[in-house]
Amino acid sequence: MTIFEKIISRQIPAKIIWEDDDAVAFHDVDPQAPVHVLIVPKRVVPRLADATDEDRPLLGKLLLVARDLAKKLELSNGYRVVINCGPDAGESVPHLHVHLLGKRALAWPPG
Ligand code: DGP
Repeated sequence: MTIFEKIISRQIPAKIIWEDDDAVAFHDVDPQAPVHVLIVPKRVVPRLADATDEDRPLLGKLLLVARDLAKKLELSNGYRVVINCGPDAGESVPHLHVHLLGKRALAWPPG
């Protein structure tokens, strides 16, 4: 069971800010920006590389949830949406998730 499955099943606490039948969003425990939210599908897809064509609606939904939460969290000056996939990207939890970061200027290119 991934740490995110434990959050989804309420076995461990998290600051959940949004949830529906398909996904949940909560504040990252190690925020890299004043706003750092993770949007996590309830069905486990380990990482983007493992997604299938069946996951197309789910993947689209995760981005639209990021859009909606950015509005709700008043990220009116911009925000970044990140998916880390695999070791070179620094993926640390093998349960697909979208990072939503904002409320500060973010450098580019990323480290
Ligand atoms: P990634 O490196 O893309 O796999 O991002 C995993 C993120 O998950 C990382 O930013 C820290 C966050 N994280 C790990 N464990 C927990 C936890 O128990 N609670 C919360 N809220 N976030 C966690």
